[in-house]
Amino acid sequence: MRVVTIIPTYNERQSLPITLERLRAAVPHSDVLIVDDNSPDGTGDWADRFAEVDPKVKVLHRQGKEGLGAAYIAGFRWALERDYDVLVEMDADGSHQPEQLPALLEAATGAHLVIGSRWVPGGAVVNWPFHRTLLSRAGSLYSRTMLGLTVRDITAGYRAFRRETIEAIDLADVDSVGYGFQVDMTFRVAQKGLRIVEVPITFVEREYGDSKMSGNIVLEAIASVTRWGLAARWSALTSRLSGLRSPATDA
Ligand SMILES: Nc1nc2c(ncn2[C@@H]2O[C@H](COP(=O)(O)OP(=O)(O)OP(=O)(O)O)[C@@H](O)[C@H]2O)c(=O)[nH]1
Ligand SMILES: [Mg+2]
Repeated sequence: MRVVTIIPTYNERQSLPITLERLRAAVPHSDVLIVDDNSPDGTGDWADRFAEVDPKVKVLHRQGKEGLGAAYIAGFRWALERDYDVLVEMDADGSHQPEQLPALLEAATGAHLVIGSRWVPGGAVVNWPFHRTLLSRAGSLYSRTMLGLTVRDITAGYRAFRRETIEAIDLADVDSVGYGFQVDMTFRVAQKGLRIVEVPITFVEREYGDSKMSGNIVLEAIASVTRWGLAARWSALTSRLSGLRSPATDA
């Protein structure tokens, strides 16, 4: 199984070295693609120097900060041009523990999408204030209900996609930025009828650097989920109505 772990970075100069070292030790067979959006703190330059001495590590430089979703899509395209079987998403900030990646990869042998989940039995979050837990759980509950999904942790960003799963999705059509990107991808995979499995993880809040998530990103996600949910209901309703209007031909 050829694996590439994609790590988007924006100003992660303190966290990336620790994450990368842990990842290379925990899953040495995985290639690593760092997708840096021209971080002002020099994360991209540091990554280049690391890549010079470690042939398993590659760096994709983008011109400026365009959001997590755009960085992942660029990473997916890069990976699809090469012969990887599994594409992993991992944050640079230490929240996604590289030591738990083998469990995700094992599950990926029997699923199209594996989600490292905080909100299934055995999952946990370390060092989160109550309001973050509430926001995340409420966000997942709202998305699950609106979109008719069974996934418990829809906004989770620690994931393993089988190549076929990404190939089945029209990446040009995905334009969500933050949490919305993860929900968007989950919904698209589910709509294709592909198999999604959640594996419990322990998510650890970042120790260094600043979060890039903002109120705007949360609002974007809520608005998108509402739009997708209503659109799905509308199309289900209109197809049911047109079924009622046209008499069955095989009765
Ligand atoms: N290339 C790129 N990476 C980004 C961008 N925004 C966020 N990231 C990276 O995406 C990962 C997740 O971003 P975070 O800011 O940690 O978001 P989060 O984990 O939801 O929020 P916290 O829990 O507060 O850390 C980190 O590795 C970031 O460096 C971006 O615009 N471009
Ligand atoms: Mg984070």
